[in-house]
Amino acid sequence: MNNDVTFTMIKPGAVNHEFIGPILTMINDAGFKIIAMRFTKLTIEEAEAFYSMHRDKHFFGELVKFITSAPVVAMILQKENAVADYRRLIGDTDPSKAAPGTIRALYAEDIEHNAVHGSDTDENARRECDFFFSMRERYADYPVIHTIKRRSV
Ligand code: RTP
Ligand code: MG
Repeated sequence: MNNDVTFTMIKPGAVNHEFIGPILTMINDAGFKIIAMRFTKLTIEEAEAFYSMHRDKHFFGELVKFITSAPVVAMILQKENAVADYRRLIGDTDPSKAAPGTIRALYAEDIEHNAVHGSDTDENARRECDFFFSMRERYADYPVIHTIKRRSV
């Protein structure tokens, strides 16, 4: 697997509001390939470990409470320049500051309930991918044995 991957979660708020489909469409339309995916609910221990870099921040308690409140969709996304391009697609942490058309501008509630997670560096992307997925669960390379174009209705 090359370095051009990032890790994302569709967070509980977006899952609860049935925004999984529209967010996946935005991810695909922006040229990302989904190479791993799991629908899962984090335990408190898993959430505290995943977000351990934020342990001393004022929002840590709410962050852990929110991210464990319902299932998430965890994914590894592959694309050239994946980390930076995905951060651009999701927009600012605070949806009121996120650029129009970004995932957070469209689907986030507020800064603490902001629809999706996106890795911020290649190093963190690798750590976060490894936190969720074994190598066996990553499907970066497989033959395309037929082609189909998306049809409009
Ligand atoms: P993420 O890690 O989820 O992709 O978000 P991010 O990089 O844009 O923001 P980060 O600073 O890493 O914060 C992680 C998550 O903590 C919550 N947060 N709340 N109340 C606040 O000021 C605040 N700041 C951050 C958000 O859920 C944010 O996504
Ligand atoms: Mg972050």
